[in-house]
Amino acid sequence: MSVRGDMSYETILFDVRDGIARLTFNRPGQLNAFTRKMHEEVRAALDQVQATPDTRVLLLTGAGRGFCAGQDLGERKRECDDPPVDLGESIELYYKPLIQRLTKMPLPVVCAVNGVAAGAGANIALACDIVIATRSARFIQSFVNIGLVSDAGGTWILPRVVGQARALGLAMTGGSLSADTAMQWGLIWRSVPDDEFQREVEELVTKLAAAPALAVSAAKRAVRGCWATSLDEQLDLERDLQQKLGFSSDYAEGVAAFRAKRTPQFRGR
Ligand code: T3D
Repeated sequence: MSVRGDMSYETILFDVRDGIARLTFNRPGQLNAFTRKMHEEVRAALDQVQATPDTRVLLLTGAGRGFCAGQDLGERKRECDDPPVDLGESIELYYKPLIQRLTKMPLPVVCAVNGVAAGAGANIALACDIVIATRSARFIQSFVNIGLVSDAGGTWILPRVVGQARALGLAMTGGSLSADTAMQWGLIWRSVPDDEFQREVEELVTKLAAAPALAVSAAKRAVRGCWATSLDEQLDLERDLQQKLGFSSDYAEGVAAFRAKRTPQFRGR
């Protein structure tokens, strides 16, 4: 089945096919930096994802040699009389809801980091559920290089995942982290050789599109929610999720397929 977005976009490419929604940041001349227009188009595409039944996975990636260089600094240049832009407003209206949406939407969000990911671009990638990067990609908390602080969730995710020492090193120096090191530090799922990247990404999203959607969604909810719960609360949540999944058709199909030694056909129910 091929469902194309019925809206036309200027700054992104968007397509839903065979249960896979593909959203490509498409401002390669600016390393896919975010303008207001791009935020609005990404938001509209995510609305489409959530309104398209049977979408099983969302893939984010970038066109050209970069993934995303964060905020477009062309939108922030000022003539001498211009008042400063209120960056808090920009974050409240655009970056914060985007991170909240990516982390909370029930379907899995895969980020294919095809090149440099800087500023909010790095932290948008790190907010995705599974991050796969080309070996030549770099992750840069470049905010400090222009006099800002890491945003888009960077100061939350980095210390939790890589520890305070590395989080502070990254956020205070604005230094570049290779994809291999990001993988070794547990920031991303995989770093793969550039010539295997596209094939690996396709295999991953195809696998997720065929996976039992309710179980995948439950895994996302449980793992993402664990930071705010005690072990006892988490054990209760696992019980409740498992109880629900135990009544699902996909579980019945999974067990039947295992016993019949055949590939299961999951329907997300
Ligand atoms: O403002 C708010 O709303 C608050 C929220 C802020 C969130 C943020 O993301 S703040 C951080 C903003 N981003 C940056 O500071 C990153 C700036 N870019 C870079 O540091 C470097 O470009 C990279 C390290 C990402 C890549 O370096 P390199 O050498 O591979 O490429 P380049 O030559 O610097 O960039 C290529 C082109 O992309 C270049 O254009 P040109 O000269 O060929 O016409 C460059 O200007 C453009 N570009 C890169 N980043 C941005 C950009 N254009 C606009 N905005 C950018 N962020």
